[in-house]
Amino acid sequence: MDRTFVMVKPDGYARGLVGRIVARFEEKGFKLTDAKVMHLSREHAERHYEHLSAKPFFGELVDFIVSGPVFAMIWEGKDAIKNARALIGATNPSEALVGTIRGDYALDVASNIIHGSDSEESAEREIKLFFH
Ligand code: RTP
Repeated sequence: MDRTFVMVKPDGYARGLVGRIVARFEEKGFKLTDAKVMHLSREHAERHYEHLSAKPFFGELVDFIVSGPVFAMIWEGKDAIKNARALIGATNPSEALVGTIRGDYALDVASNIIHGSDSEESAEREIKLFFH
């Protein structure tokens, strides 16, 4: 069974969206196999986003992701990575379709409430980084 890593970011956690987000994944048919609330260190956040370290918004992104608790999850299901990203919606909430999580709950790309792995390699790397 395929699995993917999903994280409710500090804005989603602070807004009390964890329960609704978990419900959407369950309603879609995913199975939750592990989950925890964490407050990331800078080092952890920089490792998670190391592929974006050259981007002009990298510093802001790290500041944001360590600004409060996050909710890290492992979800299992058919084509987990692709199906989870479809449920999450486009990176920029302005482009995310209504009915997707970002389309329904977010306005701004810098605070788009949720992360989902974008490939098998990143899913395995992120699961290892957050759960081992
Ligand atoms: P994520 O990793 O969080 O699921 O997002 P993603 O794959 O959809 O997008 P990615 O390109 O990996 O970007 C990671 C996060 O960086 C923030 N971002 N800010 N200020 C900006 O222009 C900007 N662009 C991207 C977003 O929060 C994005 O989710």
